[in-house]
Amino acid sequence: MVLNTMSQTVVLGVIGSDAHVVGITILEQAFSAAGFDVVNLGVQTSQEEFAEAAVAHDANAVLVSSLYGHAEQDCQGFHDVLESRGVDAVSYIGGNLAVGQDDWDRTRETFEALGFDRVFDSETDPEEAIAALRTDLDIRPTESERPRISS
Ligand code: B12
Repeated sequence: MVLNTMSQTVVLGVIGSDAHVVGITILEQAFSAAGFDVVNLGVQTSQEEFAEAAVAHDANAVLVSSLYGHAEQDCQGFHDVLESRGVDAVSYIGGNLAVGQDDWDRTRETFEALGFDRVFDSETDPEEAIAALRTDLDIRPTESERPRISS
């Protein structure tokens, strides 16, 4: 089924005790500008708060941010919590996911093993995540969103 961006809801937040707010503010603006309905849960969001919001808003995607180096601990059991609430959404995580982040392949594998569909580092351009989500949700641009080619 091909979906329209306008009907897609993204739940976004910073997990755990992390208080870094700038990244998700930029992501909120970028996803909103791309036509998604964005529910920004803000900083210091618990696993349960993500799950509750995903259920309440019937989210198509859950986007988790973490900057302070404790993402792996904060995300233990996260997908079990989502599943127990019946959340069936694409899940991404991004930010500074490990202390130092010196072995990115290992970091990515760690978070994929925790259940995330995609893992993004702190150099990620929001447009990259938007393009990935459009692909994962099988969203095609509407007539008005398509670039116009002038003759
Ligand atoms: C500003 C800042 C702070 C401010 C935060 C103010 C605020 N309310 O936001 C203050 C001073 C409070 C702070 C505190 C701390 N900080 Co600080 N902080 C920074 C700093 C300098 C900039 C972060 C920032 O705003 N970047 C700008 C935004 C636009 O970029 P971003 O956050 O990376 O987000 C982008 C990408 O990461 C990506 N992204 C992020 N999340 C997601 C999610 C998805 C799904 C996707 C697709 C993409 C994505 O897209 C975003 C937009 O482009 C960074 C260093 C740095 N240069 O990154 C350290 C840094 C993040 N902090 C760090 C640390 C250690 C701390 C503290 C633990 C320090 C301490 N001992 O107290 C505390 C933690 C407090 C807490 N409870 O969170 C470390 C983390 C180390 C690690 N992970 O390995 C860093 C990397 C500094 C360092 N080099 O050591 N910090």
